[in-house]
Amino acid sequence: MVIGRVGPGRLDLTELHRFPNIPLRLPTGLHWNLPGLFQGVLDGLSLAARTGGVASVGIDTWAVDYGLLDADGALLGIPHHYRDTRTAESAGQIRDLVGAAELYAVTGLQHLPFNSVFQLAAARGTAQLAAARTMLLIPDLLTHWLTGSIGAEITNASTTGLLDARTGTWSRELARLTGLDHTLLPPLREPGAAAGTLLPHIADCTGLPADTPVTAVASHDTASAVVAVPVTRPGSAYISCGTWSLAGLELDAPVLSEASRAANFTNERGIDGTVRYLRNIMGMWLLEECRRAWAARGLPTDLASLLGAAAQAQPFTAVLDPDDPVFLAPADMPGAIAAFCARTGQQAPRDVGATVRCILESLALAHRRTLRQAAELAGRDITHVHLVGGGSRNDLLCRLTADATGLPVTAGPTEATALGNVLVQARAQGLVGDLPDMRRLVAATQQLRHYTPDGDPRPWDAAAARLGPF
Ligand code: LFR
Repeated sequence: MVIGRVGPGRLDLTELHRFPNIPLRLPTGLHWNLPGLFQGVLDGLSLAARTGGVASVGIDTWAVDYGLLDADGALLGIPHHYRDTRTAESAGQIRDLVGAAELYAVTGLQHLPFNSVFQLAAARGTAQLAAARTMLLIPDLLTHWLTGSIGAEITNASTTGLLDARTGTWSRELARLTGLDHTLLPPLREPGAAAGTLLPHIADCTGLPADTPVTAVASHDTASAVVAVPVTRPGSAYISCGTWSLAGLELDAPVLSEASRAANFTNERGIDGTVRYLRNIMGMWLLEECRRAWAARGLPTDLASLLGAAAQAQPFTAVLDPDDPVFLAPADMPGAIAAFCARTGQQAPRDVGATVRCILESLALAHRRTLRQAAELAGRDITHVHLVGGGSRNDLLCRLTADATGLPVTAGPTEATALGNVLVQARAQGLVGDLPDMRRLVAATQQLRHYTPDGDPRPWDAAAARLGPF
């Protein structure tokens, strides 16, 4: 949790509180410890009260996951984690029932097995879904617990598979076709809309005034990150790189072509009616999970030394397709990498340094493939790449991405999501102007690094060719 301060020529963040978000494995599958996360929010707000209070509060999280409320407003069960495997069948069933082309024509959403619509389909016939009256996406649920207000913030609603990308409204027709009661879906709200004020007991336990406003921000973390991409020229693409790498373009209108569907590009909603035309790439998850596995085996996991070893390692020992489904669910990641290499006739990386290098090169190649496809499908030229999020701290990844794409890369800000969240609240308070204004403020105030490609595409072309037409 961070506090942001915004004013003319000023945009800074102070980290107030950091709390872990560790999934819970229960007999019903993989879940989020949502009450624990809410406690983290409350602890952060108490600290904020002690540092002098705040003008507004706004919550963003990852997308697609939700909680169900019953007729009394009580949460039914513990929200599932999108990496839970219960949608393995329901995703295919809904695709067969509605048709993949029809789904895409309405929602413009990439097919990911965990899209909310598939999760809700997996819940069909359960006592929980039968008792449900309201579905709230995770940031909307946390906002509800703070304020009592009910709403569905639109950037995140666009990841459910139930929002019509053309009209920006819930698709009752898709709800009907997928067997879902459309009254579960709350009224939509735009980023910047007021989402109420703190409930009296929240004010009591945090020490913040009860009239502290809560603002609906671009509550999908990726949408907030895109707000803070310091774009200052046309031809810019972005990669929001954290657990996932979300690589693509900001457009004015969705691309709903068959070619776009086949390439699995998504048209998620951004701020002010913009379209986030992008694709999910499995991202730093591969490295995070390797580090978790190595820690369990007592191997070194300190990022600086891992990256040092990777920089020394031989290039292109093996190339992974980070989108391969074997990498999705929590498992033994080094084992999954070895299995992928065996399946594709490659020698698996032999040590930690080689593994890290292999992951980063594979991500850089996936960045290149995705941005090239995005440019082609949207009919745009890309001349510059912005890499934001935690991954932008990773110097080697930024350099490899510049080399692989053959494009200049601007890295940073690292805390793009938090900055985008704060900027939308600041705009609602009249402290900053429109979207270009916000981005100029980011460019002027945040530390950015610049990478120039080394100019030789041949090793990248050869590496890409190992996995087919990359
Ligand atoms: C990134 C992200 C992605 C979404 C994935 C699952 O943190 O929000 O945009 O596809 O998590 O929710």
